[in-house]
Amino acid sequence: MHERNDILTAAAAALRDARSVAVLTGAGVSAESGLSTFRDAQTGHWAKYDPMQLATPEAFRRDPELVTRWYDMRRQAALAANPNDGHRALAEMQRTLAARDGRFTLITQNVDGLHARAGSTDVIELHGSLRHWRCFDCGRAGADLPSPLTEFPTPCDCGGYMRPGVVWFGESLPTGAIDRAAEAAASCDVFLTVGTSAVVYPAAGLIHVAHEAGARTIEINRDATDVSELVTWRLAGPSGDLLPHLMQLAFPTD
Ligand code: BJW
Ligand code: ZN
Repeated sequence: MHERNDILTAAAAALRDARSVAVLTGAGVSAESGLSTFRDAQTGHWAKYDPMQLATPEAFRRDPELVTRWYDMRRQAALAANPNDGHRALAEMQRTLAARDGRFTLITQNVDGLHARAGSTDVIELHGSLRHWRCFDCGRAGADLPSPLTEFPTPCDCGGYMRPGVVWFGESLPTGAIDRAAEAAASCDVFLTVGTSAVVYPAAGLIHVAHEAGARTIEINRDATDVSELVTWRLAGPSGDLLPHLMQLAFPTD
């Protein structure tokens, strides 16, 4: 059994030596910004609904009002939230790698936009975004929609309804997003997975792609996950603490 500090030191050394780093984040990275994770219990009125049953095209067809209200509530929560130290450490990692002519790819399953607001650039948003809505039927972009919405569901001129620009179960990921992510996973020296339960595919498959291609893998998560046994180093705890700590060890600034 290694001590946590030995694991942190080893993971930081791998990061420091890496020429190419890929990172996959999930809802846990935004937990310390006050946003509910996907599989943890929801709060208040929404506690009685199962997110797995709301994040589907079938749910939207069956009850467009309910699904529209849930996503608009989450959009408002994301807009009101602020990036935390974990988001900021990943933005700093990107700048540090860039200054050393290294390669860095940030892949997120999150739809909250907090990585970009923390200063990360070229973020691959595998599951889309809560910010961009479009018509479920004709695809018209909803750039003119009020925030918060005023009609639930919000009609489109074509007779259909507006939906959030996220990827629901059974839907394809945005064109090119998974290909870019898979290429980064297959060619990195270090793959870091943060705050994801690693149960949703094809996103979770990226960890296996990196592992099979010979990358060293680091997991930061509050709890054990489906990939905890697979990774080279597992760091148990909140990402808002562990990511800045890892950065400071890998690239000391004082
Ligand atoms: C902390 C923390 C702190 C807390 N610090 N950590 C292969 C095998 C099996 C199934 C499939 C497969 N391929 C496809 C499928 C089907 C399906 C799938 O994966 N199903 C599984 C459930 C089995 N996949 C799809 O349908 C995908 N599409 C697809 O494959 O298209 C091709 C195709 C089409 C048609 C037919 C066949 C193939 C699309 C998946 C889209 C997922 N979309 C969602 C909703 C987005 C919008 C929304 O947010 O509402 O994305 S589902 C939901 O899960 C959301 C998340 O991005 C995603 C992942 O969740 P995440 O981020 O991991 O969150 P949690 O809550 O699960 O975990 C949080 C973690 O944080 C926990 O581990 C905590 O411990 C930790 N944590 N606080 C650090 N402070
Ligand atoms: Zn329309």
